[in-house]
Amino acid sequence: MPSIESTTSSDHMTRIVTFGTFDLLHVGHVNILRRARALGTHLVVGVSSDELNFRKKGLQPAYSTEDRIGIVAALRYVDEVFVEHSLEAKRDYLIEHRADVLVMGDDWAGKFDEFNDVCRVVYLPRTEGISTTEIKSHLKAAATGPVRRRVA
Ligand code: C2G
Repeated sequence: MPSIESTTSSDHMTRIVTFGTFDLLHVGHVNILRRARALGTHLVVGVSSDELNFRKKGLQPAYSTEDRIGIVAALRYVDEVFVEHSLEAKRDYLIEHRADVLVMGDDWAGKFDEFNDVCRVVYLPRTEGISTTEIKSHLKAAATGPVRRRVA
């Protein structure tokens, strides 16, 4: 049976919610999740489904929804994950997951201000110089570029 102290302290949890595709997980993703978690005591991550990503970007992620969920859930900063099926359901997700704070990268600055009536909305600066798109084009260039030979 939980003690009065533990019941009280769970009431004081600050629940952070964030969203993303998190395809080909990289340091920019890890940075935002670490900094999001540091704003509270419980981090919930909505991971976009393959179908939602296709609707958003016209692309299939390299990793499946199931794999992206598994990778994000394995990070030490992440307490809970769920599948984000629809951008339009964001308000419902925030209410369902009892968000105190919604965190997004500043590429989304201003886009989620309408949820300020449900929770605080915070945009954190993106990590410069890395993105899933850049990783994909780097891999493509490496695969089609000249063969690198080792100098003996
Ligand atoms: N991010 C970052 N720095 C980078 C790349 C990404 O801080 N160099 C952040 C983004 O700003 C976002 C999160 O990492 O907050 C996840 O990025 P994406 O996987 O690209 O997510 P996105 O496809 O933008 O999905 O409902 C909103 C969407 O699901 C967001």
